[in-house]
Amino acid sequence: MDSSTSPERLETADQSGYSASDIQVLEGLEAVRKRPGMYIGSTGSTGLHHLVWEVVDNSVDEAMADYCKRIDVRIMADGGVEVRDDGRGIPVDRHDKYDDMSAAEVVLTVLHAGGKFGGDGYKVSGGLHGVGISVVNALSSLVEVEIDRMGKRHLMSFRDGGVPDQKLHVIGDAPINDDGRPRTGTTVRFWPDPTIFKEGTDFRAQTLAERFQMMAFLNAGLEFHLVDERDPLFEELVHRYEGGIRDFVLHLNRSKEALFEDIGWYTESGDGEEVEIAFCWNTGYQTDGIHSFANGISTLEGGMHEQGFRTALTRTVNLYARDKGLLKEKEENFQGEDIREGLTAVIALRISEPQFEGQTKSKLGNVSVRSLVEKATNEKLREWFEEHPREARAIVGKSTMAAKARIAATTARQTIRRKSALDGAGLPGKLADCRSKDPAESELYIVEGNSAGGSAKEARDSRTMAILPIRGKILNVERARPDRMLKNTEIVSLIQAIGAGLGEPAEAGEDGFTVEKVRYHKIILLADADVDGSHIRTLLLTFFFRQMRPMVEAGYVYIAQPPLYSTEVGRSKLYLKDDAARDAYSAEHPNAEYQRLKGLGEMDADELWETTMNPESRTLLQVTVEQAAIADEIFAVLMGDDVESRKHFIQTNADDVRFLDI
Ligand code: 0RA
Repeated sequence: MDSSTSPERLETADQSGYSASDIQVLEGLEAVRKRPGMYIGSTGSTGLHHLVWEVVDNSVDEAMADYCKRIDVRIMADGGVEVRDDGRGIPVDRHDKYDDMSAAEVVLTVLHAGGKFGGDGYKVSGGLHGVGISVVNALSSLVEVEIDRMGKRHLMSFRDGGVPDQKLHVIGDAPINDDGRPRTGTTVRFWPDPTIFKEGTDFRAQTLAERFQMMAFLNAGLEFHLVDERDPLFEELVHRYEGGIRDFVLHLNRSKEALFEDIGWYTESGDGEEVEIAFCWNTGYQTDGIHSFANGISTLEGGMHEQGFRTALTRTVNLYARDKGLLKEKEENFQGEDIREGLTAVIALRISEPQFEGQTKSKLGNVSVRSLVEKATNEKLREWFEEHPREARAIVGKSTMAAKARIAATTARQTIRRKSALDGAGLPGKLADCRSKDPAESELYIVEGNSAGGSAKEARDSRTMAILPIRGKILNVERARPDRMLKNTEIVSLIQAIGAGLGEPAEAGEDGFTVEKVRYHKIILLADADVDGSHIRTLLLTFFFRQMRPMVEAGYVYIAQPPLYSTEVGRSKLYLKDDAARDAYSAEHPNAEYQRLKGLGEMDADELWETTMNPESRTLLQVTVEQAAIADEIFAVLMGDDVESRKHFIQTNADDVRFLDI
């Protein structure tokens, strides 16, 4: 399978006169080629993009050490990627441990060499992907490194997973900067090895752009440029934020109505750790607006930094409200969720030895961080409240309203639960459940409209497929408080059918959402392929994203794809999935005159089964949440109040609304 198994490669290396350390090095890189997953997670698209993160992280490290101001990334016309920075340049002198190699060669070929050698190294460096550029070398068919340093431009290259091609040599003088001094910096160009990345080596510009924007927010003042030479219409993207995470908060909040204009901000450092926090409130009802990072990596599962912040936030707002007489003696304290309603906050932590834990290694485990953040928030948030009394009162006022709504929602939930108990199994009346009780094989079809629901019921395999018809438009949960949401009968049916509660992930004894209780591991949205259908899909996805997020993250949510066209072939009908399928068919049958299907209702049960439901022939799109922060933004823009940003977003992302209008 692997075209470059070790014996042959080493032999070749030997014959061409490589030294002892060359061979040692190739053995190290060979290990990466044998088990790429261990180093970059996968050899699919995610792993492929990891290569870029790895190279860029090194440049960002150089920026964090205050030597680099700008990073230029170019997807080249032939599919390779170039990352260029204006840092110090990788050292080019002999390395003291490997006396026959330059330091630059060591960085490119020795696992984990990165910036860690040479004494002081970096205090903080890209944690999760901190495997080193040598991994990129091991997994590329060609790597070229250009280093401007000490007045000269140097070049070296590697082929076939790290085999030295051109040793480091001077190719000319380094260009002269505006300040009259010779330029310094590193340029890495790499072409991923297609024999490793079997699913393809196509980089997605949007993925790179999103990440660079995030990195620009997290590194105030650092400028990112992105160019995609494969696409003649691609306009160079530039991201640079002087305000850093304050600008991040503004950006996340831009489609929402601010509760007040000021962005709060504070920072604190301890032993080998440094935290920076920015926050503001909007008039919305979401309680999941805290976005945390450790060394530039998004900690989606939270961890000690988030815990410290939440605890101290709750304490500080309650203390302030009591001290100022805004909470009366006989009134109960606010709960954390009351205070977090409408909060947008970014927590950025830098730490010398991050411990990443959890299912997706995105939970920060360092215990010392909790007390650092807690102490900083207790002191500095209180200070900010004292300096901003108008804002502080607005926050307390909002928390008061949220607490009232929470109590109303609890009452509503209890009513639902009591009703469920009366209804027997607690399942909604219009659910046609499946016979299987094994969630792993059970599927719930959520079907728009009663008539399509009827066909689906007739068509289904009743052993594994349950059908829940949904009537008309469900409530837009982006604009409704939880208590109103629970008065909506369609939403209540959904909650009961899925059977796992709703809201924040439930902790022991509390009510909330428990992904383990989800009764179906495939929740399939079946709606028409028209505007109304896409609206109802978006509403359902918003609801799942906001209220049952772990279920989306677990990959349980799918979108069914009923065909868009049909055509007569002799006596029978042929269904065509989309425009592409129709065009392909037209090419072979130029005279076929097509019918655009108006709705699911036009198909009878057999047709619905064959085209859309039969596991043998259907295509389902799995809904993924790639990046919670970005997804959050998209939902807020698409489902929130701000019509202008919604229009703008739809116009600029017309063919890339990934998990909505697919
Ligand atoms: C090792 C040591 C030093 C810098 C670097 C590596 C370095 C690596 C990369 C990779 C991409 N861009 C980079 N920039 C720098 C320290 C150099 C010194 O002490 O002058």
